[in-house]
Amino acid sequence: RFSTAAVLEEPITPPVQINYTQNLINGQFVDAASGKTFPTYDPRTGEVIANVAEGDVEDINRAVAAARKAFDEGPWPKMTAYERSRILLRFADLVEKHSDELAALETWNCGKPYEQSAKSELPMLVRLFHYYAGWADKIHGLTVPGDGKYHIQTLHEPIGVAGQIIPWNFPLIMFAWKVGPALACGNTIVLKTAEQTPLTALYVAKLFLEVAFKIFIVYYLYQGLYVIIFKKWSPSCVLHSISRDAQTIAGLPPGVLNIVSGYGPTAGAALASHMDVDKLAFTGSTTTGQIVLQLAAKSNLKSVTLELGGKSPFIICEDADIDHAVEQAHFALFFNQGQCCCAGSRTYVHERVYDEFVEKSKARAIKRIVGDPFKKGIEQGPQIDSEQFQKVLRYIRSGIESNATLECGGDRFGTRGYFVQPTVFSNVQDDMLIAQDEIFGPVQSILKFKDINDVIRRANTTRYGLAAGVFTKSVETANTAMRALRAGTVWINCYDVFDAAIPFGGYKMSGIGREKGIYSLNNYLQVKAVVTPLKNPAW
Ligand code: TXE
Repeated sequence: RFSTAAVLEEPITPPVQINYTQNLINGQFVDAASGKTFPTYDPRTGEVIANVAEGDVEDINRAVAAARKAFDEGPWPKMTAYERSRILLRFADLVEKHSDELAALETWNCGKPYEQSAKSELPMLVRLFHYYAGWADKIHGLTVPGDGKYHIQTLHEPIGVAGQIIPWNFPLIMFAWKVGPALACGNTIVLKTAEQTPLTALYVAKLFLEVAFKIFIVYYLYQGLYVIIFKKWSPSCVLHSISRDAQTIAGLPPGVLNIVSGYGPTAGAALASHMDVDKLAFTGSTTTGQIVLQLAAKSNLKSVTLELGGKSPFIICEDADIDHAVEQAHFALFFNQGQCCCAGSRTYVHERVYDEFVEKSKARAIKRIVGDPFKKGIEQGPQIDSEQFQKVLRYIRSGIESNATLECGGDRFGTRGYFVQPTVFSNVQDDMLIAQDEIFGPVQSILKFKDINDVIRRANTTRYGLAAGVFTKSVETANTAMRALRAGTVWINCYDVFDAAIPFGGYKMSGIGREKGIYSLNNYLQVKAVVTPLKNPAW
C-alpha cells in the first residue's frame, strides 16, 4: 500500500561532514567542563552519527559569564545599530552560501525530507535574518505627552543576557526565531539546543565567527593598502583600526552568541534558573514550559516567553472546495512527519461532505511517499527518535481501542529507524485521547459537525490555542470563525503559511508572547521612561 520501502535499502550517505560537536563559549569551541559527551542519532536507522559535548551546570555558568561580559563590557550593545544590522546581513549571506551542507546536516540529524530542508527551511532561515537585520536600526522609543511641565521620552534598550531553549522539530528555524530578534535588539545569548538535534546550530554559529574573521582580514588589508598608497603609518591610524575593528566593523564579537548542547533537566534547567540571565525564551512541550516558567520565577523573575504545544482545529464547511481542503488538511497534519506545534490535528468536516472528505483523505494518505529523506520525491521521513516513535504508536493503539475507525496506516513503516505509516482515523469523537492530546506524528483524526457555531465551540474546547484553519467560500462564515476561534493564528482557505513578518504564538496553554514580526522585538527590549523638567513649558 505504501511507496517502495526505501528504508529497507541502505541509507543514502549524507553529502556533509560533521565538523562541530563542542560547545561554543566566548567565541571558542570547547569540550564540556566534565569532559563528557552524549550521542546524537540518525533517525533513519537509530545509529549514532556523532558524540557531542554534554553541557551541564558548569558549562551554562561559563557561557552565561561570557554573555554577561559581552553585554556589560561591549562592544556588542554599544555598536551602532547599523553595524549590528550589517553583521546579521553578512551572516545571512554566509548561510545562503552554505545552504546545501546545512540542509543535508538538518535532514541527517532530524529526518525531514532533504527537499524540505533545502527548498523551504534554508531559504526561510536566510529570510528571517535579513528581516531582523532590517529591524536592528529601526528600534526607537517614543516622546510621551504627559501632564505637567516635563519632557517625557522612552528608550528601548536591550534586556541583557537572553537564555534560549529550542526543540528538535525545526532546529534551524527555531534558531532564527530566537537568535534573530535577540541580536537585532542588542542582547547577548546563551542558546541550548535540543539533545536530539545539536548539530546545525553549531554549524551556523561557526558562520558567525567566520564573519568576524573575514572582516578582520579585510580591514587589515585595507590598512596595509593605505600605508602603501599614502606612505605613512601613523600610530593614530593603527589605534583607529584596532578600535574600529573591536567596536564597529568586527563580526560577531566573542561571547555574544554562546551555544551549549545538553539535556533539558541539566543544562536547560540551569539556564532557566540562572541568576544572571535576564530573559528566557522557550519552545517545547507545555509540561516543560510550566517547569521553566517556575524555574524562572523561583530564581530571578526573568521575563519568559513560551511557544508550546497545540491541538489545532481545521474546519471544513460544506461549501468549501473539497479537493483543495483535502490536500491542505493532509499538509496541515502530515507536514514534517506531523511534528509541528501548529499541526491541524483535529480535522472537523461538515456532515454533508464528510464521507467524500474521508475517502479522499484516505486515498491521499495512502499515496504519501515515505522513505529515506535524502531520496528525491520523499514526502515523509522518520520520527525524530525512539521516544517520539513509541509515543505516536501508543496514540494509534489508543485510537483503535477507543473505536475510532482506522482508515489506513496504523503501524510502523519498514523495520528499521523511526518511520510511521501515514495514518487516518475517521469517526473520531471529541472525548477520545487522539482528539485531545498532541500526538506529534502522522496521525490524522477526522471528526464530524453539523453547525458552524457548534463546531467553533468544540474547536475552542481545548487547553490549547495555537492555530486554526477554516475552509469555506462564505465571507460571513470566515469572518465569524476568525473572530470566534481562540487561537494565535487563523488560516482561512490555507494553512501553515509562514512569513518572517507574521507573528506566531499561542492563546491559553499554547504559550505566552509572540515570535516573528514586529511583536517579537518586545520580547528582547526593556522600556525605560525618562522624565526631564522643562524650564519653559510654553516652548
Ligand atoms: O519536549 P521538551 P520533548 C511536544 C510534542 C512532543 C513533546 C515532548 O508533543 O511529543 O513535546 O517532546 C528542553 N528544563 N513538543 O520531550 O521536553 C529540552 O532539552 C529546561 C512541541 O522533546 O519540551 C529541549 O531543548 N529545559 C514543541 C526543549 O526543552 C528542558 C516542540 C524541548 O523539550 C527541560 C517539541 C527542563 N526541565 C516538542 N526539559 C513545539 N512547541 O513545537 C526539557 N528541556
